[in-house]
Amino acid sequence: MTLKYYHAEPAANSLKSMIPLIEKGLPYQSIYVDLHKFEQHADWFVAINPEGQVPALDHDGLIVTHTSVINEYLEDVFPDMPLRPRNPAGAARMRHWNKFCDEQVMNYVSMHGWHRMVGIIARKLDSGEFERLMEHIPLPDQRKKWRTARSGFSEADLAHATRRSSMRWTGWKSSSRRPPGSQAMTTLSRTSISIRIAACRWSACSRN
Ligand SMILES: N[C@@H](CCC(=O)N[C@@H](CS)C(=O)NCC(=O)O)C(=O)O
Repeated sequence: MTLKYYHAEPAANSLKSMIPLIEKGLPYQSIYVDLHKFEQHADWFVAINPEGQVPALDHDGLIVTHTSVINEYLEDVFPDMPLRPRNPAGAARMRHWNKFCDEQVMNYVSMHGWHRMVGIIARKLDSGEFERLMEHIPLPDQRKKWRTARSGFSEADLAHATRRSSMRWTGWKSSSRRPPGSQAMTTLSRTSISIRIAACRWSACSRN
């Protein structure tokens, strides 16, 4: 059995699926994809993940992408060290956290990342080089994000992102909103929580 994990710095998305790999004690080959060198858009990597994004998991030749999908896959294939609650209610709560994180927090937190970091990389390129890079980005939405990062996000967009990334999680009522007990405190939901904490930090930073 071979597991290869293609990832960038273990910060946001790359960290999210590295945690279950480590917590489950799975031996995996770490393959670093250098986002500063645009390796995520290079032909060799797009052949692995046609969306040109990290992370990606290769399990004996089967490619799995998108962190929440990778984490569920690892749980299904390697259940010996369980990280997902076994009871349906706990599993639903875990999935709700992940959905919230993927659709709300990550989108808005990442706008600050694109503004502060990707924008700097994008502006260092001359326009010819930048256009050549654009041609290699497979997803139209990502191409648009690169263009916006180069020109700079508007103050209104950043303020909106700040509000959304720090908004209260209201999806679960009463007792479910209490901090999860140790049983349900799985790696998957812990990851979501830490990403949410990161979101709040971002929002605090951008207010200063
Ligand atoms: N929904 C994806 C998001 C992946 C993602 O946004 N990856 C970022 C790094 S954190 C990336 O590859 N960015 C480079 C680019 O889009 O050019 C997941 O959960 O894996």
